[in-house]
Amino acid sequence: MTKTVILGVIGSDAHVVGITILEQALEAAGFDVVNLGVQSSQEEFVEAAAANDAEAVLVSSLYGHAKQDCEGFHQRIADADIDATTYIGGNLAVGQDDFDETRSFFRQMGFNRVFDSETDPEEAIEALKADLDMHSTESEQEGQTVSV
Ligand code: B12
Repeated sequence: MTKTVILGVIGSDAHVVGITILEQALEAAGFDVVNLGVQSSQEEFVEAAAANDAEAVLVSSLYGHAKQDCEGFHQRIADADIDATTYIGGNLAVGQDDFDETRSFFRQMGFNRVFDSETDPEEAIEALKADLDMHSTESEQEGQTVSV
């Protein structure tokens, strides 16, 4: 069964290359992707997740203001009664010196997983498949076409 994923760059951030690569990789892996593009507000993520009955919401942030941009994000998701897995990734803090600290901050904010800017899209896809409980079938294990 196809799973719908909302993807976008939050806040005033205009870095588009990362989400374009993620979109292509997710689509190639069989996900239905709603790409909100850059400079997306929290409301746009929440509205898209509700309208598309999304299984996952993937937030990207590169310019160092993710903490401010994501404040109250999970409260909005809860208020809209959305039951979706949430990931965030990119350059999440200015300088990003201690990623363990950054990860722990965003986990406490409510994100299910937190990825740094070295993340290979395949890593996120494997995590999504595990979190969305998408077991591969016997034929897939034998190396045939993967459908999700
Ligand atoms: C190109 C670029 C720009 C371009 C963007 C053009 C465009 N429309 O995309 C321009 C020149 C406009 C720009 C502007 C700015 N930039 Co700039 N930019 C870059 C640069 C050089 C490359 C970004 C890129 O395209 N990388 C290639 C893609 C493939 O990688 P990626 O974006 O990291 O995405 C991958 C991963 O991060 C991850 N990922 C990303 N999001 C997510 C989300 C999830 C859920 C997951 C799982 C994974 C994931 O997967 C992606 C694919 O592999 C980086 C430095 C760098 N080397 O990364 C700086 C960089 C991101 N920029 C930076 C800054 C500061 C800015 C400005 C604020 C500068 C300024 N003072 O004006 C502005 C912000 C403007 C704005 N409103 O956004 C800083 C951010 C610093 C920080 N966070 O601490 C960086 C790191 C440069 C630096 N070393 O200082 N920038």
